[in-house]
Amino acid sequence: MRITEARVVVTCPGRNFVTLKIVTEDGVTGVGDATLNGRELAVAAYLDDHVVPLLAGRDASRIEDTWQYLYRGAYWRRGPVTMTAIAAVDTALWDIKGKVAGLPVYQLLGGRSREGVTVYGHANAEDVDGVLDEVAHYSGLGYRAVRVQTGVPGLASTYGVGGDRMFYEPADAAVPTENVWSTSRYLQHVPTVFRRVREEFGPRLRLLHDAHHRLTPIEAARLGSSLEPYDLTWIEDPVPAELQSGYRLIRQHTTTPVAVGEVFNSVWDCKQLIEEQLVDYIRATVVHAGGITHLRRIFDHAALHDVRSGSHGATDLSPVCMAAALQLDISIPNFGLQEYMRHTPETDAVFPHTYRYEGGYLHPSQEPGLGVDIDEERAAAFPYRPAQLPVNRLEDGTVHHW
Ligand code: CS2
Ligand code: MG
Repeated sequence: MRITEARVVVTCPGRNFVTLKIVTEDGVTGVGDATLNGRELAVAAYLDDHVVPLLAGRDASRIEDTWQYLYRGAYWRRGPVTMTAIAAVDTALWDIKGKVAGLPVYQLLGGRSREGVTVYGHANAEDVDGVLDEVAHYSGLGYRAVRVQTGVPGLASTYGVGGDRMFYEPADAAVPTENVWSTSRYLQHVPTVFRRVREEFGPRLRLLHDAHHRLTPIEAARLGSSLEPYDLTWIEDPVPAELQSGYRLIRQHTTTPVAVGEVFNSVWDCKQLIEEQLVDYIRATVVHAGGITHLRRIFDHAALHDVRSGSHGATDLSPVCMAAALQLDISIPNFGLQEYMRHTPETDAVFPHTYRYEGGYLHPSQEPGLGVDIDEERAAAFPYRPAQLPVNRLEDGTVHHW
């Protein structure tokens, strides 16, 4: 089955998304998410200029060969732009493979290993009372796991606290918004929040927290230790992901589980963390870690070391990515949790899909392929809008991790 066309669609139904659509000679099409928040046009150009010209005439059924051709053949390897572009091609080819086989992709990955994909919602608010309302809201929707983020007294803004109850979008300006950060204020505040949440909701609800790369190893060790009484499912991105040795120090001081990986793009980014048991969950995603083919390799490597998945699922990953992620989530043996930040109705209209939420689970589409598409006519109505992620500074003006 030859590829006859591949086209990159950039659209902005409230936020920017990049999608690759591949068309075959039989008219079967497949889609892949290629969205990299704040760097969308870099991936679109990589695809348009360096990948799409290579696809016409290739056999769409040769997914692994195409992956290797685009990865090894490029010489310049890894990194978010390259691996997001490869991910889009890979995801679209799996979509086509499923459609040709007449099966949802998870049936080609070994079939169902669980009844549903447990997801976690985002309870975030400026203050603790607001957070308690949000946790109650998500509990009321049936969520079994909730991530808790709050404002920090004395700071005008912080990661993870958005202006909208249901939708959080950090890429908010063409020139990065500047935030001010204080680790000491944050470390003093966070334990008080989780104490209140546990007092209000008891021990059963799974609680998570995202430190968003901002701490040093000893600060992360202190946070993990201070949160042990509240039995978190994980602290996410406690230190910058490239500081892999830092995770050893964290492990020496706390039993609070650690999750990392949404910024990882290959198994080589997390091999040491997995093999040395320095993390408990690996959060790499279909769209940023080379697609279904490579993410499955990461999860298989993790499974050898009893590390579980916990894939990123923020609003800047499109419904195409979520549809693909669920095909892996339902089938891998070492599934942990799937992040689920709902997209807006505008986005859902551009990306019609048949995965569905019910009682704390997401259920993958049962249609052949991934069960998602892009409505290109609707997409054309939303032109790209420059938007970048914020820049974070300490109170003395030093640039810090955002
Ligand atoms: C966050 C994301 O969802 C998460 O865990 O880390 O909101 C992240 O900040 C954005 O996806 C970056 O684009
Ligand atoms: Mg995160």
